[in-house]
Amino acid sequence: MQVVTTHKNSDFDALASVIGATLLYPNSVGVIPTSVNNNVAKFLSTHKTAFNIILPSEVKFDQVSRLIVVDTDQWRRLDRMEKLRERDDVEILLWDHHSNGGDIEADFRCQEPVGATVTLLVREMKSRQMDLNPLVSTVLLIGLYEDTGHLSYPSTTAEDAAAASYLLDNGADLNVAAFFLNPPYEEVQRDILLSMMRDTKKITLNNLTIGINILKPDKKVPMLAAIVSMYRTIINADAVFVICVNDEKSCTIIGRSGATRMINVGKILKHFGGGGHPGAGSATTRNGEYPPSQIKEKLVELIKKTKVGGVTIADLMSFPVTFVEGSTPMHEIRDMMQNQKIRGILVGNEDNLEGIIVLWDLKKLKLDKQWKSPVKAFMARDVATIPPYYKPAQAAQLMIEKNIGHLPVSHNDKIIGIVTRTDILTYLYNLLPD
Ligand SMILES: [Mn+2]
Repeated sequence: MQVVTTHKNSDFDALASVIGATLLYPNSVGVIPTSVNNNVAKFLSTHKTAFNIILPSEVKFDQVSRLIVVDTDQWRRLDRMEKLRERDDVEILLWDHHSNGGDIEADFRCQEPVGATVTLLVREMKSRQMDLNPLVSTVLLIGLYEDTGHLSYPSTTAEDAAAASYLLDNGADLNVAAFFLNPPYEEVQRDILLSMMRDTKKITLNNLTIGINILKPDKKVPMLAAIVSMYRTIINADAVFVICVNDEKSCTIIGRSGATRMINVGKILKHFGGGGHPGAGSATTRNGEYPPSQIKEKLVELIKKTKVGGVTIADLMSFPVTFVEGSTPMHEIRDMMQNQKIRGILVGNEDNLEGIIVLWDLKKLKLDKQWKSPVKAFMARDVATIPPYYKPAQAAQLMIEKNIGHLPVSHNDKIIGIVTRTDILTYLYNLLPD
């Protein structure tokens, strides 16, 4: 007997990967854990007879000769598979897109950082030139879309998009997919979101804004992870961690990080026996090992220790900065911009920034005589500045918020440089010359 299984609290990528793997390994049966996500349960309630799947309680363990694990590499995340762990005569095959350094030692392993495990299976299906029926294609597409945020998460690769193309070619139905991907929010989800918003306490650590909430719902909240994602977006935090108290002894921690992924949520939650990706992760603590307040303290401690390495504004800024006096006539400003090929000039000096004039402001000058007027008549005052230790993504955020293209860099009340929209874009899109 060959069995294919996946992690508990199965999401669509997990379910789809089990179904996909049963096709790649003929004569295998899929074993779906008893706990699955809500939308997966909804799907199974109407579709399960269409696939070759059983429950863990139905497995005849003594007859198992091969175990195929998909979408996880950790034994404790599997449902009732311990019996196979110590057996020498069971061949283990692993397909996973996480790299959590799990403890499943496989005889064969396909483990690569793509957006969804489905993508790795589709690669194999493609190479075997397998024809998929529309039902299978649809399930696989739902798994792929769910794990990649409809191909929008930064973890998405070109191969994920190519896999989507293959599945659509094979008849995947987007109407069905949309139905299971976007279950409507109900009152319970709305109430939870509102209570999280009400209790929001943002803290600043390492110049990052973090939200940590402790939640004590009366009953299990379906789709809590999706609500946490939405919550992070609404409070505009770099990362959020929601500690959901299940009972006196157990908590589930859900973490989400913003698009800049400055906090590796999966890595942090590994300290609580969980895991995930830089952008999304979860952990469940048991046996009362951590009371909620202690989890919070530990999270703060771990985030503080997180090295927010990489490029900072200090690496991208231009210096020294050209300053002019407020009395400088506008025609001189125009000439300076033309000759030096710059779009922004600061007014004042490094200890006293009075204003900034940018190329765009020159359009305000309609009359010839205005070119003789001093720059202080046209400059913008109240200039937003940025500290040198900020990350490029934070500068981009600030530029969007204030709708500006130049940010003087301020350190100890001194202007030490300037960073422009072009500097940031060049960096973010990797356009820097080598
Ligand atoms: Mn997955």
